[in-house]
Amino acid sequence: MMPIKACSSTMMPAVYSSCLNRLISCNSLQLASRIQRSHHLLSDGYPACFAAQRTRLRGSIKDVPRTSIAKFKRHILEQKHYQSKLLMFSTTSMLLNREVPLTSEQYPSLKRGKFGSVEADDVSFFESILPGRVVTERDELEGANTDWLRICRGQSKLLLKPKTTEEVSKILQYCYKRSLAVVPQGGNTGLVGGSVPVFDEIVISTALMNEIMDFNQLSGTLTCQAGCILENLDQFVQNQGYTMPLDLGAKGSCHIGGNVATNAGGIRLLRYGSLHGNVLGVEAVLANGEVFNGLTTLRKDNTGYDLKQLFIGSEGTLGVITAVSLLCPPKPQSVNLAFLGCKDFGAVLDTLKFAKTKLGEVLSAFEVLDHECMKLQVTYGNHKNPLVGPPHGFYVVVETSGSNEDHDQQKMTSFLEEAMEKSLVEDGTLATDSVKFQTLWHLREGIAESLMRAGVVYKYDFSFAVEDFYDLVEVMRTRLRGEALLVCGYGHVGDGNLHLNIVGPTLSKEFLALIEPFVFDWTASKGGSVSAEHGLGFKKRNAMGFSKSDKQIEIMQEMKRLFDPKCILNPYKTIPGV
Ligand code: FAD
Ligand code: 2HG
Ligand code: ZN
Repeated sequence: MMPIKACSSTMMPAVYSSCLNRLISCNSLQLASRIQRSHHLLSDGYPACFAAQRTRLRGSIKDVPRTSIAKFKRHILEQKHYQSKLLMFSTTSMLLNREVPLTSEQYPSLKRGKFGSVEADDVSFFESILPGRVVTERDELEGANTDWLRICRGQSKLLLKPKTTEEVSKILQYCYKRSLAVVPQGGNTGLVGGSVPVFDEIVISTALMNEIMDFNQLSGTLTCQAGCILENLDQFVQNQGYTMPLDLGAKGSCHIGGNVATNAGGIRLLRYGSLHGNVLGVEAVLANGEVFNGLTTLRKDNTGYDLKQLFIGSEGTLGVITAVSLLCPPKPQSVNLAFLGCKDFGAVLDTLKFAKTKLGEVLSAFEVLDHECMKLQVTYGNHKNPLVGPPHGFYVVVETSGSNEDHDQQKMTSFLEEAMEKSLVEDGTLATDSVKFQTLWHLREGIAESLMRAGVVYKYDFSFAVEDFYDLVEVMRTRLRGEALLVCGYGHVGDGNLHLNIVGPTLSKEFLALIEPFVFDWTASKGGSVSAEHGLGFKKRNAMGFSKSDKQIEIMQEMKRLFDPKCILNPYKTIPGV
């Protein structure tokens, strides 16, 4: 990979965009987004991402009793850290650039639906309504055909980039008449193979639908097009004194339409709840091109069924979401972040209970990673363990967000002191100021990226009663001893949402058979969900029955047929048997 070098402002755009594309193609979302955000700061031969990072991190950490702060401070302030991180991507990119087998070849028994095939006349029609925004070049199509995990690869020959709802409507009207299948695509950060074609479906990208349409200062309601990048929206509303109700590791690339289509969870769900509560309105184009206009910003509206809810989590199977309105909570005035080490999972649960009691209304995130995740981050994420001394069994990230700095800090400090006195926590480090905690947060949020550098990732996203959260990780570690390169567990423990990740040496049906259906059966036996937040997409759709009854699946199939009688919207995804 080309190293990012000092560059003058005149040559900046080309270098910037080439670096950015490479980082995005290497899956380094956070680093790419950091550079994207700060490229305007590039100056005097010093890469903006380093300069901005250095400034942001300075003075962000304060001591708490028994912490390893000095070492940690040195670690996060060193810009070298980011340089070596960039270098790491050159080795990694070899791993990440491996050929992804075609999905149709991996699943030879899956037959293409009876859809039309794209002809020259179709391309001409799309050119007439989207001049210059019809992509048929191989290179750009390759990105749109391949999923983030580099496991699914379709063979689409056409990528369309509408800018308006009307254009999406014209596209779908035409596709419906011609029975051409389509895949709606946002940032293509989905983790279940839902955002890429299986065969030759046309990709409808929301990349150019990125306008903020309205923001109400009084109510905090934001209305925007579906292709706005989550992180850009967060920056926009932060400037208005608000914050987005969701936050996730892919924020620098994922689109708000994709977030709504997947009902994305993330690290703020514990505090602000799911998108089913925070989305106030949805505009979507239906399979036949008709526009569903539900773009209200009303808090209360009980006039019949709440139809917009159907699009939240529908993963592109019921319509193409073109715009949304959301309720943004006020931006917290004070944010505290603690990174803690716990001996075992029992201690994590006790700490969670204690955090709920002691931190109450200001608790905004409670995330966990196990010791295998920490080892992974040290080896592949170029992190250092912020807690020196003997390793811990588990690491916990606790965040508070509130409105009174003294009060919130005092709460956090006394929570930590008491947690240590009670031996719930073995060691800890505390940082304050919401903007400045990226390193600690990246240790948690960057795990998905680091896993990609360790081998082929078999990814699972379960929810359980919180006391059962970690059991399956141990079960799988025993089951796959000598077979897997790594079995690790982390996630949104405050929401009972476990991310079980198994790294294998290759993409192999035999290896997969050691994992599935065992993990789904196990989850069903605990009354858990086989997809807590990532959705079902292509890879998990046949597992729906482990979490839903036959009757529930039948109703979903009927709804799919009602909305999309020809099944042209994201076929082979989410709903089994249609
Ligand atoms: P895409 O990946 O492009 O699409 C996802 C699905 O939505 C597809 O089925 C697609 O067809 C459909 N879709 C996209 N746009 C539209 C539209 N406008 N209309 C209709 N359908 C559409 N997810 C979480 O829930 N929580 C997390 O904490 C989290 N962290 C992540 C961290 C990393 C590093 C990565 C890579 C992913 C993470 N994800 C997480 C998964 C992913 O980012 C989310 O699912 C995200 O919401 C997808 O948004 P996207 O714009 O990339 O959608
Ligand atoms: C997260 O919470 C994402 O970091 C990704 O949902 C989870 O990689 C995963 O399994
Ligand atoms: Zn998650």
